[in-house]
Amino acid sequence: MGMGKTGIACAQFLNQRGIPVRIMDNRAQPPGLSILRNTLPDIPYLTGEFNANWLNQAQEIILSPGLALTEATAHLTNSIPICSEIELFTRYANAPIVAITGSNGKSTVTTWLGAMAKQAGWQVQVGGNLGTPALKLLTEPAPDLYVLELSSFQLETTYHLQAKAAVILNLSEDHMDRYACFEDYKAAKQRIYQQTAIKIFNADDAAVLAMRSPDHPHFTFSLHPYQGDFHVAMEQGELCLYYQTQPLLPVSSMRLTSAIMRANALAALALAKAIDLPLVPCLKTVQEFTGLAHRCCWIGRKQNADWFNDSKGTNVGATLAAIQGLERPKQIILIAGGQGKGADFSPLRETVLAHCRACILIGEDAQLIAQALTETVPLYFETSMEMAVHRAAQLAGSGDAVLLSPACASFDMFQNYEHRGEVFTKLVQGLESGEFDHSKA
Ligand code: UMA
Ligand code: ADP
Repeated sequence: MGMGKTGIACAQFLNQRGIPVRIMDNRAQPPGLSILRNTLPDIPYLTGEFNANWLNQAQEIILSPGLALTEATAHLTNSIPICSEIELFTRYANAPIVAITGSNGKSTVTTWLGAMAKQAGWQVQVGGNLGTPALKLLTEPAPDLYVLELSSFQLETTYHLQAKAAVILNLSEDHMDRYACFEDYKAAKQRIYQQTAIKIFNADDAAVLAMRSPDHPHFTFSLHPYQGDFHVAMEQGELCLYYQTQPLLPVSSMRLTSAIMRANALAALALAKAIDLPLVPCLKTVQEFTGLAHRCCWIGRKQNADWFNDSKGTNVGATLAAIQGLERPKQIILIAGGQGKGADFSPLRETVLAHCRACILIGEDAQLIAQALTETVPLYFETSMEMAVHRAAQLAGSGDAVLLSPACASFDMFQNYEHRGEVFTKLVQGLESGEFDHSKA
């Protein structure tokens, strides 16, 4: 079920193995349709609806992550097993798996750990929710390691992951349009620890730490001195990453030094330790990693202000981290809004009050954010990113930071978060080159 990246990868994988497959999507024009027609012309497919007969005749249903379990069960009169593409992957994976989830930081830690393994000379395949479906990572010969970013959607119908090491980086509200409550979202995430050999816990996140059972092999990480196996503490007047009592490296030697990046580095190091990656190449990678695009990236200084693209800030937790991470009390002009996914925006209130000078709101759920921010800072409503950037340019003064961190999905105005970030970046770059049309004020 589903004809996006996942569904197509499943169809191709099963077809290659001679396993009969049918594929359907309830969208009229699903994104994978032309690939299906071109690469798998003989596979029966349906679009525009789900077919109950096909579903009830299946030996097994593989559900794409964008579809909730009820979208399948609603059509079933027979008892048909339902699983994720990740479950299918676990049946064929022939190397140790590291699994990474959390509300924020998954892609960063997945990529960082993959880079560590490469630096150590290991053959490593990196993917999952990051973008490349896990089935596409199954290569001959087998690699030394799979590093998978997993979403709560993928974990819901994954039963036999058996990761060598797994982590939930942190937990804050996301996808509340899919889950009845935060507990359901948390329960989906918690499935990552099932049958995991060594579990990694964020000691600073009470909801994650509560999942630890002291007898099961594990490592913890914390941004507070000596609060986790991997932690941050002072060594001869310098802030350092530590493993237990051993200083590893000074934070100042890292390219990415913000608090969230320190936490992500500690998580990656804990995972590396759990799978016995050698320390020296890991530390080199901690120092050299420059991060991923659209995550709190500095675009440049325009109109005497610093402009940052955090388009991947698609939930409240990420936006809070971005605002706090800039460390510019009352000097941030925040551009936020889009599709709120049923989120409660009220946790933004206090941080916006302390750090922001103004908020510029765009997209479908601008009014919902505004309700949460009443009587905090001046709010401006704009109908396009162009107008939002223009408004920010008018408001920005010396020493200010303009931050795009929407706390929302982008699909109401853009193709995806990358598109949103690219549009923003281009507009900001246009400010200096004079391409910007000031008559649109
Ligand atoms: N959809 C339908 N009808 C269908 C099938 C899907 O309307 O029959 C809709 C879904 O509700 C969703 C969209 O189509 O809005 C895409 O769903 P999909 O399951 O077909 O998505 P894929 O193209 O297979 O991409 C998925 C992940 N997408 C989702 O979980 C929504 C990708 O994560 C992932 O990179 C890819 O598999 C490879 O593993 C994206 C994502 O947004 C980046 N993930 C969420 C997040 O990170 O917050 C969880
Ligand atoms: P994910 O894959 O979980 O969405 P990313 O690494 O893509 O995570 O980062 C998404 C957003 O979350 C970005 O805005 C980034 O700045 C922020 N972020 C990254 N790591 C953390 C963290 N450890 N805690 C809070 N926010 C984070």
